[in-house]
Amino acid sequence: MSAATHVPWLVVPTYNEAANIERVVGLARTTLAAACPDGFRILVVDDGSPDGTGRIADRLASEHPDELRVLHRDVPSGLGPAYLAGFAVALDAGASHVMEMDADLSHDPRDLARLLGAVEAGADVALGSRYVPGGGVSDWSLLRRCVSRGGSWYARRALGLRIRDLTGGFKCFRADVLRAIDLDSVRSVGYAFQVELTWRSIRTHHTVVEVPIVFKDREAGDSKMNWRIAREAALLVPALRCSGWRPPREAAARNPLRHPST
Ligand SMILES: Nc1nc2c(ncn2[C@@H]2O[C@H](COP(=O)(O)OP(=O)(O)O)[C@@H](O)[C@H]2O)c(=O)[nH]1
Ligand SMILES: [Mg+2]
Repeated sequence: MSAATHVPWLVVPTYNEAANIERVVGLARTTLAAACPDGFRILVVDDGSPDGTGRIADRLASEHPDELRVLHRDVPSGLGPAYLAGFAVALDAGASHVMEMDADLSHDPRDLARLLGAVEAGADVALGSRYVPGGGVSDWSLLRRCVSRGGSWYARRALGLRIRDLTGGFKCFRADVLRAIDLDSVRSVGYAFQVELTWRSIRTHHTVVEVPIVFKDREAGDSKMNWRIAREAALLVPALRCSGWRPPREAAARNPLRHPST
């Protein structure tokens, strides 16, 4: 597959999502089949889920070998490292776009078409956003709402960004954006990973747009969110601000500066 081919890849990290994975993959396949005339790939990145998610994904991949692949890793090492492993596979295969989505149906796979459409209409990155008009959250506890909204507010103010939903994980990147932001040096693991990727995209002067989505609490399985992950995100924000991170020279040369989004 060449980089010129228009084949988006959707990367879906899973840890103990046996109750959700088949429906998530089914809805994503239907949506992407309609939205991607040249084809698409879904890559499930499973970190050795004890509930057998990886085996279910393998069966689905054997039923749809042209559309679905599974990357098996040994132990759960967090969402960030799982995404980085998946991105590497997608970029190596010449993906035109790389999308992120949770596997618990909190993100509605039918919204993938709108995220992809926003990038095809000219954005470099589209973020599924709960905190722009038309977006929202259903079924979350008050505590969870406060942590999420407060986290995005804090990151936005501290980093001086205009993005309203910085911690969400429903995204579509033009593949070149991921090549420009030096993924090899990304170390963050949880929500911090989402903040860091958006921040790096903006630092490299890519256009980031927010697409309203309604986020639903998961109906099956358990959240892996914990206070360690929230703390990591809280500490990352000042670290990013102080780091003065710039893309490496060769990545910057491949991607001349474009419309600033800050
Ligand atoms: N591969 C992998 N996926 C993970 C890991 N931790 C969480 N996930 C997946 O990342 C997505 C978001 O996690 P979730 O627990 O729903 O976080 P929440 O939505 O913030 O509560 C889901 O698809 C999880 O299965 C991990 O360590 N490895
Ligand atoms: Mg979730």
